[in-house]
Amino acid sequence: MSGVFMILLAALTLTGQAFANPPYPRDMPILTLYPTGGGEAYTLTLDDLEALPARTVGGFIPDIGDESAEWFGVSLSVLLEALGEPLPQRLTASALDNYHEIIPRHDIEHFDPIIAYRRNGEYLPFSEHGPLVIMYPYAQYPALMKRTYYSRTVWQLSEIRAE
Ligand SMILES: Nc1nc2c(c(=O)[nH]1)N[C@H]1C(S)=C(S)[C@@H](COP(=O)(O)O)O[C@H]1N2
Ligand SMILES: [Mo]
Repeated sequence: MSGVFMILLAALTLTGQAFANPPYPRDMPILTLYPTGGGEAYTLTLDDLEALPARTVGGFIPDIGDESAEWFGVSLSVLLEALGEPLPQRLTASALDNYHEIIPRHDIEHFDPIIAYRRNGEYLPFSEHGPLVIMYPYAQYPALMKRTYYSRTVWQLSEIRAE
């Protein structure tokens, strides 16, 4: 391999994230958010979510044999604030398989879970629990390692209802 080629390869590997395309359209509505008090719902695309500041948390999807990974996305509090919505008492997070779970305000204040759209740099196809997963910062807070939070780790997230 020539030196120039190897440098090019290294550069591509380093910036690989910038080249990766999501396995679904960027302008496809992937999340509906119903605000507190029954106002009009927000319909959000990947582009909408990526326009907001994001952070990385170390975590995993429990009980599926998922290894700990770096999950990247927008935190629930940042999203609500960006939409001009107050912090609700609780959120109901619903998934494409109709699974739903309540996320109390306390979690948002203390752990600030994220709506993750990348796992180890890769966008998540529907077949890999994507496109969106509510991820708790398990690596940062060992106290999260219990069923209560496992069940709030909603994968294939599609709707959030603020109450
Ligand atoms: N969409 C969706 N998210 C979900 C679930 C589910 O059934 N559907 N189960 C929850 C529970 S109880 C756990 S422990 C983990 C792993 O769920 P699983 O074992 O049903 O795959 O994801 C959570 N998030
Ligand atoms: Mo569970």
